[in-house]
Amino acid sequence: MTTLESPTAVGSGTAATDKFKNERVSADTSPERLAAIAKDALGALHKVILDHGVTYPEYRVFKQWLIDLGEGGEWPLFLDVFIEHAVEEVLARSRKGTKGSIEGPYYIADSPKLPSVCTLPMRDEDKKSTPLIFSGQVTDLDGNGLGGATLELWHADEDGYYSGFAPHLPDWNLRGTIVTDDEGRYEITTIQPAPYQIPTDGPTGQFVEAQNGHPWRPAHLHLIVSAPGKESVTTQLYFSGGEWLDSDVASATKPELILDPKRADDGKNYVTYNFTLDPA
Ligand code: MBD
Ligand code: FE
Repeated sequence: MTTLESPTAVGSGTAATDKFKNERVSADTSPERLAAIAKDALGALHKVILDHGVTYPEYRVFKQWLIDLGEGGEWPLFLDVFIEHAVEEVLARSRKGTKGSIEGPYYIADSPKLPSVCTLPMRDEDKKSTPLIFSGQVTDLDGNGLGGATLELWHADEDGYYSGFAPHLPDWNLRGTIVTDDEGRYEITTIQPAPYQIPTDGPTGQFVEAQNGHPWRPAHLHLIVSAPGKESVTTQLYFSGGEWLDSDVASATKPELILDPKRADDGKNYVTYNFTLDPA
């Protein structure tokens, strides 16, 4: 670790909120379905209040905490850490291909296009970390290679920072959109990411502490794999033996998503992982 300070909750939270506000969001939820979900969501909260005998002072502290969460720009962080995994679980019910995982707050669309054999953009400092050579193939459910598929890849550096959300990093550092070759293959050179600590100095950090939890996610790579006529998969890959694998604060690990890179004589880590896409 360097002596850099951790990203503050307000800094990374505001950046994540600003990015999300620029996304167009919509859902084709029927009024009946919306009414049913809203009713049950409130009912679930009422049940907690009644079951625990929540008092007026506690209610007011909760209200203040929610206001702070919003003012600190932490809604994307809080939601993606504590809620998104349940939505992903619903999506997973209807998918057969590679297991998905949560997107989290730090995806940025339209990262620079890179050829099937490539190195992610990185700083000289990043080159001091262990190189990771990640290769494989994108196929359909029958194993046919998907040429021209894309892997959008983004991950934290060795200090746990994401470009676009930490002012000291150049745009698109450790991010790229890799286009597969005619057989759907790729070989990407990057570095081993570090575990990620969610900011502890804001309302999300208070919430973690209140639950006697820890603020860590295991080291991970984020990916969105897409191909024409196929359903995209948003997922994450983790590292065998890594810290926090069994207690991810965001509950987003799956046994099928754990890589076991092998260190070669050249000092680099090598691993293969293939992606299988469902039909659209
Ligand atoms: C991350 O890097 C992340 O992946 C999630 C889900 C939440 C916070 C930070
Ligand atoms: Fe992440």
